[in-house]
Amino acid sequence: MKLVGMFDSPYVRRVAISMRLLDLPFEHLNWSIGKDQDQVKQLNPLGQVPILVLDDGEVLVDSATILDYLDDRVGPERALVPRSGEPRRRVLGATTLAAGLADKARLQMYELLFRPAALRHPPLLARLHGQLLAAAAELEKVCAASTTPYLFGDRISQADITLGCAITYARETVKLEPPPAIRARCAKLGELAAFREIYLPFDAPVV
Ligand SMILES: N[C@@H](CCC(=O)N[C@@H](CS)C(=O)NCC(=O)O)C(=O)O
Repeated sequence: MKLVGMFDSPYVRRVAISMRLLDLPFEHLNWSIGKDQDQVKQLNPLGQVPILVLDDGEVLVDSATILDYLDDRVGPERALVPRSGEPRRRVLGATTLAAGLADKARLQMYELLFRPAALRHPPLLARLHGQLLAAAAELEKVCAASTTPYLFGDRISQADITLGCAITYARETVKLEPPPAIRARCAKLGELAAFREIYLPFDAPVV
C-alpha cells in the first residue's frame, strides 16, 4: 500500500501510526499539499491528504475512511476501535473530539497562511480558538478520568492515537498549551516505537 501525505499533518500521522501498530507495511509518498497539489488532486479531487492507495490500485481518501478500512482489514480482535456498544461509542466519541480539535487548529492555520492580513476576520479566529480550547478542556476531563494505561483500557485505541496526533499539531501550529492530564498521556505515547518512528509527540524523551 502507498500512503500519501506528509507527517506534519495530524491526519496523515494518525493513519501512519495506526498502520505501524497494526503491522501493515506501506510505502510513504511524502507529497506536499502545496507544491504537489496537482499530483494530490489526481488521486483525490478534494486535494487533501491522507490518501491510501491499495495494492490493487483502489484509492481511499480521508483519514476516518482509511482508518475504518484498516480496522476492517485486520478484523475486530485487532481493530483500534472496539466492535460495538459502549466501548465503541466511548472510543469514537473521544476520537471525534480530538480530530475536531485538529480541524479547529487547521482552520486557524489556513486563515493565517492563506488570507492576506488585511482581510482577516479576528472574530472568526477567536471563535475557532475558543472551540479548540473547549474541545481540549473536554479531552482533559476524559484523560483525567482514565485510570488505565491507555484512555479506555489496557490496549491502545484510536482515541489515544488521534489525541496524540491532534494535540501535537495544535501545539505546533496554534501554540496550544496542553493541560496536565493530556500532557501526561502524550508523554506516555512518546514511549511507543510507532510514535517515535512516525512523529514524536512533545515531551517525549529523545533517545
Ligand atoms: N477530514 C480530512 C482532513 C484532511 C486535511 O484537511 N488534510 C490537510 C493536511 S493537514 C490537507 O490536505 N489540506 C489541503 C487542503 O485542504 O487544501 C481527514 O481526516 O483526512
